[in-house]
Amino acid sequence: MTNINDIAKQMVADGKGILAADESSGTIKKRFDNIKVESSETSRMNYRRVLFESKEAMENYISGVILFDETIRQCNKDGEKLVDIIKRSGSLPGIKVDMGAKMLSKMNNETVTEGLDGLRERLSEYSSLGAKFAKWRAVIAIGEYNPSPLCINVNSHALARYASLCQEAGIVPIVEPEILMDGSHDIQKCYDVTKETLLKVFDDLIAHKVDLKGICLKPNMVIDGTKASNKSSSKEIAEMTVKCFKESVPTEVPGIVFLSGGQSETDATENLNEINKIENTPWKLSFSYGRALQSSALGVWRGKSENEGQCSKAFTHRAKMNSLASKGHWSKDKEI
Ligand code: 5MM
Repeated sequence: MTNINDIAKQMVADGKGILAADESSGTIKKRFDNIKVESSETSRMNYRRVLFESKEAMENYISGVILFDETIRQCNKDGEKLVDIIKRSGSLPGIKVDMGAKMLSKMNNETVTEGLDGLRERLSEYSSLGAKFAKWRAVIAIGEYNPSPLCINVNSHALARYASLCQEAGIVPIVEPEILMDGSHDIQKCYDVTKETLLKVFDDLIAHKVDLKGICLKPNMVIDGTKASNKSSSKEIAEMTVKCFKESVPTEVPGIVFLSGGQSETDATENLNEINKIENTPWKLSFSYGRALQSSALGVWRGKSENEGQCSKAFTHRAKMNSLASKGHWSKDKEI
């Protein structure tokens, strides 16, 4: 049996990143509403199958795929398990195990991610279904008085309990504390909140005896809020992001895979590329994008079987661009 340290290294293999295809039923419905496709078990399977069957992308650029509970159990119309399609390409199947962000009582519009009850049993089942890694997303919003220390503490504690249960089951935990881009805060505020959160998360991971060599961190980049008056350059974003991580992420962590968080496809690629141009970083720095890998692909698919080839091509293009960015080798002229 491969150990968690080897799996974690495989997740951040050179030039590869992770496809986040774990949209919960509500989120995938919103994505399908935008392209006027009804969200059903069959349409969700069909769309995701097209991504997973994109041989060039999956074999060369995608080290793992985060699945939703429904998807890890699904087969294509020929009866082949989607998990087996992923494995055949040399990529690893992973699973979202959190049960979503729920309102924190007595707090001002803050959430805590739930899902710890019964997690040990669910992990054991997911392992038998082929999952090699898992994901848990904590959500921290920036506001005039937020985040509160309580919000950071409870989310960080849950991430640590989740991570230690994953490792007990031989599954690599993706630890995802997402500081949302929503708001008018500047990049410095994002830097401060990201650093405070990461310091707390690593304190808790260590207290819960989590082996840091057997995790993947999935953070936000340090970036201005979507409504900020200033828009920092990619170079500034990269410098602030790497500085923040150097001050808060232990060097034993094998890899950091960024979420895209609502950035456009090309912004997410360009920012990752600038990050990887910085020398002497102790971790692999790659991607685990959802929207920034899928937006174009979804737009061309539109639920029609005759568009599957173009959908696959669009996904492959973004995967390739982000692979280049994960090595600092991307440039604008490589976009179509
Ligand atoms: C793919 O979306 C994931 C699931 O979201 P919901 O639980 O809201 O349905 C999400 O956790 C995703 O993995 C991360 O937010 C990263 O995706 P982006 O689009 O920010 O790169």
